[in-house]
Amino acid sequence: GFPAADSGYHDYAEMQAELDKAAKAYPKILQKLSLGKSYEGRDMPLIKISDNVAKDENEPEILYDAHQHAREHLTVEMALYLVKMFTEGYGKDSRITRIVDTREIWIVPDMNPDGGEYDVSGGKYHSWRKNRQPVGNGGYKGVDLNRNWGYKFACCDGSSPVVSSETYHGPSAFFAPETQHLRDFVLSRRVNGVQQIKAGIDFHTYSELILWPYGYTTQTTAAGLNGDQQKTFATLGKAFAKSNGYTPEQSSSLYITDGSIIDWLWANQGIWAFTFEMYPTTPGKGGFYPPASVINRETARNQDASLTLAEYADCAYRAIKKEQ
Ligand code: 0X9
Ligand code: CA
Ligand code: CA
Ligand code: ZN
Repeated sequence: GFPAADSGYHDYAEMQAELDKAAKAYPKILQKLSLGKSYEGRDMPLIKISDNVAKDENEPEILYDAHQHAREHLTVEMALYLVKMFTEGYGKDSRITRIVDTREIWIVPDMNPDGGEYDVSGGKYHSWRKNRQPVGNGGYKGVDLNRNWGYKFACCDGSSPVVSSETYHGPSAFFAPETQHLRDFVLSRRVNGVQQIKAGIDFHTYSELILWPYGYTTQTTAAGLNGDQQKTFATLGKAFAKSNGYTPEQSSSLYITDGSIIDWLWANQGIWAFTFEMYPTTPGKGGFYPPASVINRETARNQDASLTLAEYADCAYRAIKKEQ
């Protein structure tokens, strides 16, 4: 588990316990489901939150996922914060109540349970990023899940073909069971050819950034991303930045990434998908391992942006006052 000083963070078992508690306390609006199993066999929880939660209603769906990268533990806390916010706020806060009543919210709190557990094994940090799947013939482990998605996979030097690299993209797109499972879930949300999930946030740390597609090219528009769409991403991204103080930019302004989740969610499924890089801005403020004392502040910081995205899920083009 976590080092004693950081026991305020949830390890895998503590996260599961927290989610089970929420499912028990709020059965009318929260369901705990499963996305499938990680490489090492850990269950990957999938949370659904909505009114009439057991029914698939005709409501815009939103996807929040966290922890593709093992050492980015603050993102699991972000997902747990969203669970708490939507459940405890329901019936009390009018904005949250309206969203739960008119949306179907999907939360994947832990995309990389094997890497996350490995990263805190022995009560110390290991600076681990990838999953824990064997790769190549040299006894190496780990695919970078955020380079393993199937749009422009390994296209553009935004990932590595070397098995020992931190950004190893894997031998093929969706080689990792963890990316396969989320892909299959997203594809399962296509009903009569219409993707039900309209928008999403993929949580990472750190740098305090709001990023939008594409990551594989520095061009602002490209195949599948026209000027209005680019403008919509940028307008929403800047609106989120007003509430959380992060820096909004196209994801390739950080550096080129190919095979990232948001490029696939957008290009393949038309989902308005953002990557949030959470606290801190610099390594000096804790880097991937900020103290547990910042969890409350730094997760609450994204409440407004998370709600705003959910509100726009019926028609993101509204952000630029365009009908469709
Ligand atoms: O490199 C990444 O995967 C992300 N940064 S991190 O430090 N958390 O590893 C940035 C991903 C940017 N997203 C896209 N380019 N699509
Ligand atoms: Ca509903
Ligand atoms: Ca639905
Ligand atoms: Zn990351």
